[in-house]
Amino acid sequence: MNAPLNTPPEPSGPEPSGSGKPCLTLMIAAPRGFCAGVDRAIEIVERAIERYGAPVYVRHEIVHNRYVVDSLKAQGAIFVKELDDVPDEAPVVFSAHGVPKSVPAEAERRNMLYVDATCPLVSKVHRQAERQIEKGQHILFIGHAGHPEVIGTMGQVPEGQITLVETVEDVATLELPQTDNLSYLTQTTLSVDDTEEVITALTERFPQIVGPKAEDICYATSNRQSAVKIIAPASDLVLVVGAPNSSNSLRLVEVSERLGTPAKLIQRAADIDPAWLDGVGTLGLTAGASAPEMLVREVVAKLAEWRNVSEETVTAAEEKMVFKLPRQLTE
Ligand code: 0CM
Ligand code: SF4
Repeated sequence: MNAPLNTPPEPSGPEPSGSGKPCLTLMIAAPRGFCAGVDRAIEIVERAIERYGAPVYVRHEIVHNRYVVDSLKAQGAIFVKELDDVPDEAPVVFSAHGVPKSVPAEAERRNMLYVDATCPLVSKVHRQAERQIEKGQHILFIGHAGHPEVIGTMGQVPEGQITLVETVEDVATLELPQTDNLSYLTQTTLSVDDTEEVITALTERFPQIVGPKAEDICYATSNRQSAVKIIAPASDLVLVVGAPNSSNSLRLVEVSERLGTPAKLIQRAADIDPAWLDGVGTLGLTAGASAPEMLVREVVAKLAEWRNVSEETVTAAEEKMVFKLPRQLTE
């Protein structure tokens, strides 16, 4: 397992009372941080380096976190944008967000050794897309344009048979090749509430549309949003540890703001401006699914330099999900 990436250092104890610092109640969300898909993706890169030797190429950031990427670079990973940037003879890992069908097809054409670290919950959406196309359906895919997962999922089906829907407003202006046989799917890391609104709008405009039995938003995304829904109303400010290109982390900022609590996305403790704490008695803290716990502890330690911190964990759900590694790395 990737213990060095996700093992917290010893927590620093609270400041002795009478330290002269103002008090700060820290409400820490649970679950937060790494999900099963991220754990698996990082372990895939580490095992690939062990098995094949460095360097192992990784197409796209394995997960959207600079600290994780830098740690893996130090172990021998080389991160690239496209398969074209990988020599034929080098092993390559595809990121947790998934890839269009054209990517493994190209790797096979070039006889490359590749390992697919696509999260199994993203792969499940890929299979749903294939099945919907087999049934002759036109797919409306709810997601954010340009995100690698959206590019990967839309690239599972022939061009022209899937249309991206980003917002409720998009629904009214959709122009489709046919409307008799429609289905929808979603990106895994969306806002639960926004997605419900888009699905309602789609169902109102196209009552015949069909979708998956359970929504495609993954358990980790929805649990982290549920936890923010508990801590935000009790906090004066919420800090979200995560990267600006991390969809699930950005959604946590939005959830808090929609509940009326300002929120800041930070990548590291050094991003915190101490002025943000002016007038803040209770601070909420969470982390996106790609942010290591070590970075959360770094934030707590930084806050303890300025405030007399008392920590409280608020648990919205227990998570026990573990995903198997690809067989090529375990046999
Ligand atoms: O999809 P998102 O931008 O949230 O990716 P991430 O790397 O931040 O989180 C884990 C995942 C996936 C798929
Ligand atoms: Fe998988 Fe969800 Fe984690 Fe993405 S956020 S890697 S879909 S479990």
